[in-house]
Amino acid sequence: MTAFSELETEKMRDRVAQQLARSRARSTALTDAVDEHDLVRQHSKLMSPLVWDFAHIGNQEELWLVRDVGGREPVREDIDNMYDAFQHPRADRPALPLLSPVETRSYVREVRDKVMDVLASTPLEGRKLVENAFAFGMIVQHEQQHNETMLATHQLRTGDPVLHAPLPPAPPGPVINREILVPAGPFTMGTSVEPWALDNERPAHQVHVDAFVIDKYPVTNAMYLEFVTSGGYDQQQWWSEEGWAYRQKANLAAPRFWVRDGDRWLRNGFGAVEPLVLDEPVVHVCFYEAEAFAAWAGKRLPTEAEWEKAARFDPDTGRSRRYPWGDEDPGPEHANLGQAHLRPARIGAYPHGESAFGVAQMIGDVWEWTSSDFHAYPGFVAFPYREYSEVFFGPDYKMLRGGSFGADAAACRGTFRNWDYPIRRQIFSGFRLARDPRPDELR
Ligand code: AVJ
Ligand code: FE
Repeated sequence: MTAFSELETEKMRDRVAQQLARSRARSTALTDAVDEHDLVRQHSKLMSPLVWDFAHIGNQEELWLVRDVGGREPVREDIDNMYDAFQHPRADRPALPLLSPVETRSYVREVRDKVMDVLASTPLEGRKLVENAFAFGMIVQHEQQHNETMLATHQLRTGDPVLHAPLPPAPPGPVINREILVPAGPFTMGTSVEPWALDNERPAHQVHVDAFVIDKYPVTNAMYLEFVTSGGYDQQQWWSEEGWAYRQKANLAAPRFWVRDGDRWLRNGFGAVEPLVLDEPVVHVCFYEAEAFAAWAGKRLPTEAEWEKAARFDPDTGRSRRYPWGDEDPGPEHANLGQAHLRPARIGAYPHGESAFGVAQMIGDVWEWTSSDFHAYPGFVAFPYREYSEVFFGPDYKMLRGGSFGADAAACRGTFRNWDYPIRRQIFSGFRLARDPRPDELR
């Protein structure tokens, strides 16, 4: 090994250590914010108890970094089954003999101590799993993804607010939502070079995308409120067959966490009830609501390929960028990420985060529903385990892109793919409109 690569390896270890510390600080803040009772109880059938998420975070870290990468003795082999997400649906988890909050905190600390030792002593080469510290990056992303899930559990929790954060930045000037034409042509979708990209983002491949038109900003509360007040939830013509069936069954009338107050709507954000902020992206809608709104507006949702092309393609160079604004990692001037703020930012708040086409706020704020199902890219190889992506491929899930205010930068990039059932709306999900171009726009 040369002195140079020795130095590079040390830098990589430092970066991993920093990311592990950041994700753990967030898990700790999310679990220290509530009392023991709130940690063990189920705030919604859709979610695990917070203490399950925390111990599951530690257990995955133990499986991959202590046992597999480190080749060390197990810490708590006896709890593997209890914290295997495939063994127990979320609704059943509170009934398991879970580690108590005290036991959970000591378990995750013991695992982390061993992991720091493994990190210091493991060569970061020779095995695909450790190349570029991938396994460590995967575990950082896993913890951050569960942190976002835990944040959604906090949103479902009843009681006085316990989480606090400053408001997101305000738009620096007047804001006009406009439509942007993305011309037809091929672009590179996915990645083969992003070191911590997960299996479903790989490999990079050329995709031809027909010309399409996409909104500069996500759909706002103001736009969505018009759909609500004009009777959109009672007009079957805007809804798909499955969408209407679900609207009827669940008696949907407005986004989750909107609260009717006489003839106006308020929203509950982490226990604080307040008037809707009209120029904020709408959040907590399911795929079917997004689809119905788009039909009512005379438009449609973008496909996943359209979304990624609008976000990443630079028509001047023909390259796809890592992020809409370029190749630099996200900073606070680019995007509303990482629970820095507890809400989406008003449209126009991130002019420095725009894509080459001028499409704004694609990263952060709200996950954006696309019209696409979860499919493997051509050349997909499950790595390092089939249960991350492959077992979910098929028509049951819809793709979400771009991350929310609750997604951390470590688990969000231009290629990052998220998925959920089309009925889910406890997640931080919104959407953006697209449409086919008119003939006169293509001349
Ligand atoms: C990619 C967000 C759909 O939370 O179910 C967490 C991420 N995978 N533990 C999920 C995940 C395993 C996953 N999503
Ligand atoms: Fe998990």
